Amino acid sequence: MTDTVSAQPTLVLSSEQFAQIKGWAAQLGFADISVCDIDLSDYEKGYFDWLAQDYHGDMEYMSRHGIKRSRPEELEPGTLSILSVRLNYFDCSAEHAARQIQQTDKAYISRYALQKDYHKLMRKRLQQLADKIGQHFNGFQYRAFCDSAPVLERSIAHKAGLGFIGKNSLIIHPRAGSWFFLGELYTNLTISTDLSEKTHPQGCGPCNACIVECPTQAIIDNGIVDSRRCISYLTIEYKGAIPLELRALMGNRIYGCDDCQLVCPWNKFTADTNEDVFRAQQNRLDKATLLELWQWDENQFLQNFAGSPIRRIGYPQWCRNLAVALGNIKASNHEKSAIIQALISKKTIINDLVDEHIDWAISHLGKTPESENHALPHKQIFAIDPKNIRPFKAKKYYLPKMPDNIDK
Ligand code: B12
Ligand code: SF4
Ligand code: SF4
Repeated sequence: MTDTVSAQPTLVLSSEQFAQIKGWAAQLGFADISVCDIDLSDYEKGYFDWLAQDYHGDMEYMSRHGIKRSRPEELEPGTLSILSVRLNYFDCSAEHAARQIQQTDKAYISRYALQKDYHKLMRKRLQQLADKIGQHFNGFQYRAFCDSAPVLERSIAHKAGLGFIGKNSLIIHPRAGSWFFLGELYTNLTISTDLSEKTHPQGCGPCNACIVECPTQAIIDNGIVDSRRCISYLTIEYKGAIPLELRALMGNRIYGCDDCQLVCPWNKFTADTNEDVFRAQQNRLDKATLLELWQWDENQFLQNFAGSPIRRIGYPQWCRNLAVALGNIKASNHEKSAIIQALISKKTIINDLVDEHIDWAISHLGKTPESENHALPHKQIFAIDPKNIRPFKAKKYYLPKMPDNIDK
């Protein structure tokens, strides 16, 4: 067994053997596993169209590898099938997400980033699963992925039958929602015909909640997200100056965004994560206030985020995001002066980019999104009237039932 897929012995995976693999995956904590062949031709055009529209923004890594992303055998010669897994990350004991978003002085950090970086855990688990399979399949070869290489993870998960593709573009399991990470093993196993997967049809029906709720109207068509408008992209991936017309709409979301999942009715079926490393208890980022996080210097940032995905954005970008959110606080005059003081205290210390966002925040404090005109640079295919956008308050959130010890 190796961790690359190169030779091609004929190893046929039967449904009985796959049932055994499912058992091992469950023992390792995966919420589900499925398998598909490597023909992603149904998804390839969608991916290249998305790139052609520049919906990837500055994420140059999304275009760098060309067809390697949509043709698994080009990325890893010898690949014959793909095992696709999902790992639940939603921590039901964390502070209620809706409550955190709706208080403008609080910091909203997307649920997946409240604790440790998932890449490490996912890779370790995939490795353990591969080791187990290798003990039973002589000649088994594989390569493990999780968000780490040019892989069309959602297309694979969809083809394998792990869920349907929602209008928000996420994989949604009809009995488990969407709060999970995806991972894959590219393998040299051939799948027997009785394992040919059944894809789930889209389960959204007439619902449009994610499209309407998206604070920046980034969902521009069914299953298509323009990253350049998406708060997840703007706060995590994008290094430059956040477009002025989007800043007020970002509210208090300082790292990632979950609104298109929070409003999704399928997420009432979300199961609590099994993984303690995803629990928010230790650092209580789930309850943090913006001012409290703003006080951190670079050393505190590095220390407090050891092992966290947030560390990767670096201190200046963290401060840029916080400055925008501080500018969005709905504050009384008294509170405003304290916020302005705090903002000024970091002027000329970090870099010009942060300074510019601090200036914006000071000038914006106290204004409401309704009092400003947020011209939308992109034509809305869904023709949503901007007046109907409610950036800070969803009509209804569909969160899993909180454990009894949580104060609602
Ligand atoms: C780039 C990226 C982003 C970008 C772009 C998002 C996007 N929608 O493309 C940004 C930074 C905005 C982003 C944000 C988020 N991301 Co992201 N992201 C990725 C990444 C690296 C690539 C995604 C990609 O290939 N996009 C290109 C588009 C064209 O592909 P696609 O959306 O998958 O669409 C294809 C199919 O869905 C299909 N398709 C679309 N509609 C339909 C309809 C039908 C009927 C059919 C047949 C096919 C079809 O065609 C498309 C082309 O092949 C993946 C990891 C990976 N390597 O795959 C994680 C990933 C998709 N992200 C993930 C997560 C968790 C998030 C966030 C929730 C994080 C957060 N809280 O901030 C948000 C959600 C925003 C959203 N609504 O998408 C998870 C999703 C898990 C899940 N349940 O689906 C992934 C899989 C990471 C992982 N390993 O778990 N992300
Ligand atoms: S993550 Fe936020 S900004 Fe991005 S599409 Fe979803 S709701 Fe919109
Ligand atoms: S919120 Fe509604 S439209 Fe959006 S993904 Fe969920 S079910 Fe589909």
